[in-house]
Amino acid sequence: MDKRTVTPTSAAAATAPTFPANFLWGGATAANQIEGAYNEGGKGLSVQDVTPGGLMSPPVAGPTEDNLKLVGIDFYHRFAEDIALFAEMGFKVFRFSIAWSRIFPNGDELEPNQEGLEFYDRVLDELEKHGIEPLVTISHYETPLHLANEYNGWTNRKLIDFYARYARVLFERYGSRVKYWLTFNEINSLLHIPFMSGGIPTPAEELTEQTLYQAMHHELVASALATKIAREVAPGVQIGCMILAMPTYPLTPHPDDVLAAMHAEQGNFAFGDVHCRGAYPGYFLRKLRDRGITLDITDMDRELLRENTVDFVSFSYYMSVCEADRAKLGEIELGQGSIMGGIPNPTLQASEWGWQIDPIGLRVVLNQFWDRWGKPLFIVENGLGAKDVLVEVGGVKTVIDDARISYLNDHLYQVGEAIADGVDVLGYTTWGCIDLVSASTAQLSKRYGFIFVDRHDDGSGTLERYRKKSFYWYHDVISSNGDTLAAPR
Ligand code: BGP
Repeated sequence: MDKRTVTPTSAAAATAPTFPANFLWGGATAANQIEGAYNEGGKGLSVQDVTPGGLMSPPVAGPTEDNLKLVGIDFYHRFAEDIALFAEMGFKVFRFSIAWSRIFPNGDELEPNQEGLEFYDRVLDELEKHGIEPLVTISHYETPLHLANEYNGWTNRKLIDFYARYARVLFERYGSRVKYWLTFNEINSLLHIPFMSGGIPTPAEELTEQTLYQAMHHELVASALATKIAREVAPGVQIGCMILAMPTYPLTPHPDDVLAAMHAEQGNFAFGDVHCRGAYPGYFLRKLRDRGITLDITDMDRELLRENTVDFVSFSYYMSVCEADRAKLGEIELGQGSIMGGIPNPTLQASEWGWQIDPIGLRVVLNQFWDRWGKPLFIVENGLGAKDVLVEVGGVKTVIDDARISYLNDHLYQVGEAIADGVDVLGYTTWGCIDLVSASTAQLSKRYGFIFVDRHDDGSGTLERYRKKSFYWYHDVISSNGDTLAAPR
């Protein structure tokens, strides 16, 4: 028998990673999770104002007091203070979303709401004052409620025109001030959370795949149309798609499991393929055929997709999952946190909310996406949601969030590794750089921030802001351009 020694390889690099000098370090948020002021400044209701239970819970009839998003962290009134704190950390970039229903309260009006536009003028003024580059998400789980109720959300082709009108207003108003734009947050999540992601109120059991995939097509066309409009009215802007990235490993080396993992990954790749290559890939068309789905795709749609591919690819990354040939598995326990499904990885630890922690998965995704699309990449969400305790150290209130520091350190280290692999990475915005309301559970106790916000799940709290230990840690990472990152233990 041929006995060979296998030399173990290590994921750690021999030298510390180097980040490019113009790397965009920063943080990310979304309007519905921070702004509050849900009925101020002429804002209309959005799908978020009727989902006090978060992503997975069905909507209720109207805004209710238990909905923490109605007040959020009051960014609407405190944005200047918050942006000053971001500047203190040395942020180069700040990702936020524009609430569609602040600009078009119902979504189908012809003229925008000036007060809404003026609010974002002021946010941009503040960012400019501190030399922070804005990164704007046009639609982050914030479809106006009227479009959901009257049109059944993105199942209706008319949404393409409403969205295009909204996007045009934004590009005309802010195109000279905002370089980086994302069309839809986690566009692939539409297939998993139709109400939150696509404003589709039809209950899951009544929603057919045919309707759901048609809604997906409408969003993809709208994304391409917005890209076209941006290039016409605001030359110089950079348009990115935004994908929920979740590398999927085979649960075992059995080829059936490898194939199952490949299919799961293709389910997400398809969205980037359309955005970067301008057409549906063959494997996706086959999937539709196999399921008996026939999409209504016009010649104009095809042309829009083909001619208006994105400038860069952005994504969120929180965890990897495993997949296997389900027919061969008995009952399996699915990962708690993943809206995409997937099987928990037996080798990984999880956060308090069951999200498995896998820094190397981020390097894997960066390499995959770069190899596949050859477009610059932007990590626009990554972070640890955890329970924090406010303590007093030397008379100053803070949070000793060592677990968050080590999570972020280890992920950023892998970003550095990917850069050393030759991947073009534009920047990194930590999710929830200031504590905010969770999207999946609508809790405030699931905290991600460098800045603690004194507000709690029962709605109590002063809304005061406090710098956590990670605030100072991130400051040092940014000012050293990543040199202070430690090799993973
Ligand atoms: C992403 C969403 C964000 C954000 C993040 C963290 O899916 O784009 O809006 O909330 O997940 O999730 P959660 O808030 O559920 O912890």
